[in-house]
Amino acid sequence: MTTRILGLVSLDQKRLAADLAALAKTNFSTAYSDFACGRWESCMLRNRSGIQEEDTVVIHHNPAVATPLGRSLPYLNELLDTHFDTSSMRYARIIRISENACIIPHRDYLELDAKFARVHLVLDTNQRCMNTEKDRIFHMGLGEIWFLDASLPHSAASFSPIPRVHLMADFEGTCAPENVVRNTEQPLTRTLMADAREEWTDEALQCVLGLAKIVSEANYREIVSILAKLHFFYKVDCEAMYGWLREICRRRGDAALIEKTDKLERFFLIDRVPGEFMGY
Ligand code: YCP
Ligand code: CO
Repeated sequence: MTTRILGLVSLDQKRLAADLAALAKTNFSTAYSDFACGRWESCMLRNRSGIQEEDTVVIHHNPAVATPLGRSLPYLNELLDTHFDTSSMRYARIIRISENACIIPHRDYLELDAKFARVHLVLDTNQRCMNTEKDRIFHMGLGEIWFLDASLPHSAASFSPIPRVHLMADFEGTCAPENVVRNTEQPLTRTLMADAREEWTDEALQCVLGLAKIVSEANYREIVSILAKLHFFYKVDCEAMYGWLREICRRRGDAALIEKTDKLERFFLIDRVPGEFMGY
C-alpha cells in the first residue's frame, strides 16, 4: 500500500468558495493538538455518531453519519457522495494547516486496533504546501484525490498565508483505495514536484545539536516545532528530528528531557495508548 494519486475531480470553484468561506468562520476542534506545530486543525464532517463533538477516531464498521457541520456544507457533502463509496466511509474531516504550521512527523493508527484506508481530496492549496513521507517530499494539487499510506512516517506543512484545506476521508481498512473512489478523471500525466530542498550538511546538523546549550522544559515544545519543520527545507528523512532531539537532550545532560524525548518518539512513531494524551 503506497502513497499515490488516485484521480482528479473538477471542482466547481464558485460552490467550493462558498463552503470554504463558511469553514473559515467555523470553530475547528482541538483534537490531536499534540500533533500540531503551529496552527494545524481538523473538524468532523462525518463520523460514527453524527455528533460534532466526537472528534477523535476509533475503528468502527458503519457508514459515517454527517455532523451538523457536514450537513451545513452542501458542496462538500455532494463531493463526498459523488466521489466516494459512502458505505465503506467511516470518517470525513477537514484538515486545515495555517501559515508556517505543520503536523509533527508521525505514523497514524498506532492507537487503533486496525488501519483505515485514508484518502485526501485537495480543496485549497498552493505551491508552498507540501507533504512528506519518510525521505520524500511532494505536493498534492488542487482537485487531486490521493491515497496516503499514513502508517508510514509522514508530515504535512503550509508556508503560505493562505491556509491549506484538505478533505480527508477514512474508509474500512480492508478496502483497496482505488475501490473507494468514484467518478474521477484520470489524472493528467503530472510531473512530481522536483525536490528543491537543500542538502542536509554536517554544518546544519552541528547547528541543530548546538541547541543543547539552551534546551529546557520551557522551550522544549518550540524546539520540537523548529526541528519538525526542518525536513521541508533540507533533504532529510522526516523521522530524523527524533534522533536530533535525543542527542540535544543527551548533550544537555537532562534526564527528564531525555525521558520526555523517548516518550515523544514512542507516542508519534511506535506505539500510542488509546486516548493517551502526550501533553508536552
Ligand atoms: C488520525 N491522527 O489518525 C489523526 C489524524 C493526525 C493524528 C491526524 O485520525
Ligand atoms: Co497522519
